[in-house]
Amino acid sequence: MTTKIIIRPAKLGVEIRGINLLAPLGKEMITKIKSDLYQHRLLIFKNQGVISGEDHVKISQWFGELESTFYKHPKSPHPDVFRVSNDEYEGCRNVGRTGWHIDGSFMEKPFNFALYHMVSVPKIGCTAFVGFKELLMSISSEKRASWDRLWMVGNGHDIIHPLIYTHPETKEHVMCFHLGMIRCFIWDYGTQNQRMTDYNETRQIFQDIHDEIVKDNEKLVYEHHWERGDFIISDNRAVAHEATPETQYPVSMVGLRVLHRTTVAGTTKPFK
Ligand SMILES: O=C(O)CCC(=O)C(=O)O
Ligand SMILES: [Fe+2]
Repeated sequence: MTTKIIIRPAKLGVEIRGINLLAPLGKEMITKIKSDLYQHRLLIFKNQGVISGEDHVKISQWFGELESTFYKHPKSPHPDVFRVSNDEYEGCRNVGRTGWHIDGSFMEKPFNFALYHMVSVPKIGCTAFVGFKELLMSISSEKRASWDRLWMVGNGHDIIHPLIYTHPETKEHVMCFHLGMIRCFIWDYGTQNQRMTDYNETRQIFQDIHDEIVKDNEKLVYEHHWERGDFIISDNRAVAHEATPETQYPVSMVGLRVLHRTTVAGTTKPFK
């Protein structure tokens, strides 16, 4: 029997039907998934049923070693699974709500991949994604020249990364930031002219990046409306994401939301 695999472009990434991630896929298929992931940046696998914590971890390990920096919620099914919810007894609340970000921007080597599975699907509560390629192509050359001079300083971790750098695998220009967890920026880092931004200037740059992401009625943004059985793999270095406000609506209003997420350890420090 041959499986029919249907791949449809989404606004960002692709939607894939006909692959069961729990069936033994074989090396070739896994290699293909990896190259598709770099090419499309978001792979949205449909109809995967309910994936256990253990299986979620197994699938994630195809892409590298897992690294888990989050709070271990008592209800988490596995120490490497971050459990996010709109009910504090079920998982961690307010995750991804402080601004657009990549996961692990505060680490020496930000995560290579993030894998998401919605275990309990609420009526509303999207995860929003934006591709850095499209974002950087959409800004003016003056803005690009100014962002190119910026470096981000992680909150309390003394980690400094270029705001824009080259993705080591795809060679596309990508960004590294968390618009809620950066302490400040440094202009012209490593040169005689280097200068740290103060609180106000840092906020202005946050606002500027945010405004560029959502401009023109969010035409660059892909909001993923979760359906039962969705499993998303993201090239964490190539897209920013944010949980929408509805993700925090109470269970009584939208039903229980439980998202499981794993993160694959980074292998490179961003460099210009
Ligand atoms: O809850 C969501 O939709 C995403 C939260 C988030 O930023 C994350 O899990 O990394
Ligand atoms: Fe996140």
